[in-house]
Amino acid sequence: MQGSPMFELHWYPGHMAQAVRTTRELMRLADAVLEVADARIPFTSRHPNLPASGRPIVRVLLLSRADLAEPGVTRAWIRRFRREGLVALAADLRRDDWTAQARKLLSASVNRARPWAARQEIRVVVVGLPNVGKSTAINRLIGKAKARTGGRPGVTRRPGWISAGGRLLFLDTPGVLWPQITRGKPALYLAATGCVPDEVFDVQAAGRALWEELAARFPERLKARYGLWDEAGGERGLEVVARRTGCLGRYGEPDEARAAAILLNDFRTGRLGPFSLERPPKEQPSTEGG
Ligand SMILES: Nc1nc2c(ncn2[C@@H]2O[C@H](COP(=O)(O)OP(=O)(O)OP(=O)(O)O)[C@@H](O)[C@H]2O)c(=O)[nH]1
Ligand SMILES: [Mg+2]
Repeated sequence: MQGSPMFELHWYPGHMAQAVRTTRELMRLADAVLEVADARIPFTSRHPNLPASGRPIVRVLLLSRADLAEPGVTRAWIRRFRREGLVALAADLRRDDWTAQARKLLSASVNRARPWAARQEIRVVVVGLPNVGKSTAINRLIGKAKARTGGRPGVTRRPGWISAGGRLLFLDTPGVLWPQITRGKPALYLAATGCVPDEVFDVQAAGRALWEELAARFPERLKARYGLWDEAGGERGLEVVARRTGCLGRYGEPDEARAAAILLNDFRTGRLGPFSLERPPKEQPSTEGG
């Protein structure tokens, strides 16, 4: 990210440590973990130290927001996870077309792991970053809107088991943040995808860094939405967004704070198109036309 200072997140380490401890406690009660991560950043949005000893016996990885990621890259991630022995699937969690497969994968995996209790109920704890889609997933899996969802992180606060009928029981959990990631691209990715609350970073700095990342990797997408810009003439970054979207101050100066919010929102809602910010190792980094 040349030009700008390194992008940073400002965590509250006490909260984070407590949340990780709580999640581990909940995992001890479960037969399976349904880990939700964001399909645009499958690497950074996974928890680095979830594997607890012994329990739970089964883990299924569910990549959310497949509608906002590049399908070919998402398929490559799924292949890679499966090669590593991890059961994985990706979906637009707001739809219903993935739930039958997810239920089957969960039941089959648990049955294989404990064939002696094949008819007992299966307790599935759903974990993942804030706002990644945990509650949405549960609502689809149980076919009702019992778990509260929302467009910002931190909507789910208290856990409770929800019966899905049949043998499956789900436990929604509040999103767990982890403080290992604080700077650079992974930090930017978490901010851009909305997987950390806007309060822990400077929105304008995130907008600037996101522009630089997208201008380097996907310039055509930016041009398609905001029009051509004249970098040689000194016009760049959020100034482009501000001018094209009419975010101007009293004296016609670009309002970069508003432009940053617009850029982030365009990115998060898919208005700039689908992006796979992270690709499985060994694949070439994405650049348009290259
Ligand atoms: N485009 C898209 N949006 C999704 C998807 N899954 C969830 N969302 C949206 O993302 C937002 C957050 O979803 P939630 O299910 O509340 O996320 P959560 O992980 O439970 O969030 P917390 O409880 O705050 O940790 C909601 O506005 C959902 O509609 C998806 O696959 N695609
Ligand atoms: Mg929730």
